[in-house]
Amino acid sequence: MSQHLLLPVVILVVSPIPGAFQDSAASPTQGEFEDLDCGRPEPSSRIVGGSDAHPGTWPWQVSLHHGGGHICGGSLIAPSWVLSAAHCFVTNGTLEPAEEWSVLLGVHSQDGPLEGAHERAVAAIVMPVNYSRAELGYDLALLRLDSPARLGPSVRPVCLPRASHLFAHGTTCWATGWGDVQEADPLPLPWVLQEVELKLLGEAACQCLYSRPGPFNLTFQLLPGMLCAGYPEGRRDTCQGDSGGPLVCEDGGRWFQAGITSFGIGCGRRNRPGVFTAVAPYESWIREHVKGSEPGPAFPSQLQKPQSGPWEPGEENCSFAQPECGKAPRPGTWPWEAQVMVPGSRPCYGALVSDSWVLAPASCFLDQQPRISDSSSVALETWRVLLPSRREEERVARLVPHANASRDSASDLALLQLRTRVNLTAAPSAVCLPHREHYFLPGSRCRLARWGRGESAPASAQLEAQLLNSWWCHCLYGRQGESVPPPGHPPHWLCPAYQEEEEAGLCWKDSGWSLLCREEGTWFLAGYRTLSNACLPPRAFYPLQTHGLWISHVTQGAYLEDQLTWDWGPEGEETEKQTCPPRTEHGACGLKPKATAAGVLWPWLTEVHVTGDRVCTGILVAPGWVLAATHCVLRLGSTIVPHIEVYLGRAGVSTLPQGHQVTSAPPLLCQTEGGPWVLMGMAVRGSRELFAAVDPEATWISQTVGEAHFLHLSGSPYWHPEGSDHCPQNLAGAASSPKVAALLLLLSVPLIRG
Ligand code: 4AZ
Repeated sequence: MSQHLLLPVVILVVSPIPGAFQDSAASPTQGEFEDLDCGRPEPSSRIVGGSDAHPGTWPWQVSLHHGGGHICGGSLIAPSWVLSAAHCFVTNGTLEPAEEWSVLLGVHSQDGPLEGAHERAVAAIVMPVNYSRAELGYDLALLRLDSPARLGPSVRPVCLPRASHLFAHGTTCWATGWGDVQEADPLPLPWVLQEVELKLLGEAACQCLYSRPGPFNLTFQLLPGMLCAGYPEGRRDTCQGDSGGPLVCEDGGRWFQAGITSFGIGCGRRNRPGVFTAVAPYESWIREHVKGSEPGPAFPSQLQKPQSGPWEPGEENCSFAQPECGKAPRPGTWPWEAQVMVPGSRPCYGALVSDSWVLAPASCFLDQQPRISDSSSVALETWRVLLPSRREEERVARLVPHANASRDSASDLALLQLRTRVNLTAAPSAVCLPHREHYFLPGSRCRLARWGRGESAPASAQLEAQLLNSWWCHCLYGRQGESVPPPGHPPHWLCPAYQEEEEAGLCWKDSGWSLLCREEGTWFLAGYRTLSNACLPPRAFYPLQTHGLWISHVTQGAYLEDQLTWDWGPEGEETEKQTCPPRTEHGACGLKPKATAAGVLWPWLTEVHVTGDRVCTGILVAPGWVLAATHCVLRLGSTIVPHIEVYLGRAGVSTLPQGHQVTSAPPLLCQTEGGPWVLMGMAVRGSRELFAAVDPEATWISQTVGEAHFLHLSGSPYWHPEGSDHCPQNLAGAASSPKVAALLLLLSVPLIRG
């Protein structure tokens, strides 16, 4: 039961259960309300994806103010009554007192003097007793004005539908309001009332769209008394601040209010139409509460539900809209790859994020102009953008650097607007961008793409990677003791683990990479990193999702996409593990510093030379046995053991022959307090910092190698708690920690102990 029941202000009356409503025969006769003309604007002439309304088009639209600003919309239904949404008036379960609200009537632009507009105080707010949260229905409220509105060309009531009123699905209706023009992107000045045309969706179609899991596995059960309007492909919608406002449909020359803007998942998202409170089912509830007001609201004659037609449930087919972005014919062929050509410098690689905007590192252009924030002074006329499959080069209209852009910062981003919109086809096409709360599943398949200005850009980057679990990523690149952002919050970093790093031979100096991750066949621009001056690709990327708002605000049309599935099962990422283990200056596990000039000889380290020129580290675990990472020895997908030679007693100090290099990271060794060293982990493929625990493989090792020494580490913690040689105590038990993939090599010439 809702808390607002405790509040004294309102008259609360049990509403009938929507869906089991009286038909018009049980309603009061229409005659008593016929006097008031309704739903007819003077003939004359946020909403997401809408446009400025002409003054006087929607004369019933009102603005509800609280604390000095617009909060919600509403509709005038009678001189002394406004219809709105219940959720506008309830904060943390508490109803805001009626006297704190005011109603603005006849407003068009909310900036400056409100010509022709007038204001009324609210005498009472009436809500259904069953209201608790918008998602549970009953999201409507009646406001009684302290004195009747002055009706005129810009202030007129809307017509209300009777319970039996028919709003066929597919009908185009209009929603209006001063709400956000995109998620978290307020309507800009001069705050002109927005209108948007929306199609009514049938119950089955809407339920079908909302039954498909989105972020956080969010599905939603459409309830009786709700209706949906919008488009499967999204883009046109109501948004925050439009709530309480009307959804109106024309019928026989009059406008009837079909719905009250209530809620939705985000705004303008694909397969997430807006949800409205259906007005028709509340006919008797409304009549009951406005009883005695003269004149009351009008429920004029209207179409009645026929025997059959496009109103029956189940008749519509449920067609999900597919993403309009992120489709690549094959990895490496990126149809959104844009080359920005600035005279006198190498091309800068970025990504097409909509039909007229390219996202690229701001550092590409920082050297063009010391202060690129003043983009008007940049000679953009000479700049060109080359897009895949387009012979013509695009011209640049505008450069918008991120406010905090600087080289090697997490905000090293700039948006470039093309002079003309490009027709998005197979190529060029746009990449999808993640919403702020987007959750890239650990193990997601990712690839790198060129980003920024490279010295010698390889034609295409085929480097495959899999995303690491965010705990590992954060703890490797975050700070000691820092807590890990919970899923649903943007991560600080995204870490790919590369599959074939040693073979990719990628070296793109002085530049960066973008990280593209695929979900259900759709590619997202997940992260980016400029200034990797080393040859190696970056291990941690800045997540793009923290910039979604800036990008959508500037571009007004970038493809921000939901992730469609989230397998949040018990095997999923742990939520309890929220902090990182302590670390020391020597790294996670007290590793000895790198070899000095003379070399540090670790007596158990071996060089494993595999056919040709591959060399990796092996570890001697018993006189005849060397443990090595599987990927070091076996080619991907092959089980044929190549020719292998193992060199003992020289790892780290020998000079390898030309062209040879050690391709795997050394194992993770920890020293027990003043005592022997223990092999704790093997580097996971492609990583120099991430280790898979050896402990779970102890049985396999001891069964294979009779003489391997296992140190019985009794008690816990077995590492000095405050010492400098900390190991993460839960290395082996870490959620989704990588599995060891190791091989034991039996040496053909038994080792003579030295
Ligand atoms: C809101 O927060 C809201 N896209 C209103 C409408 C919609 C989403 C949010 C529908 O008031």
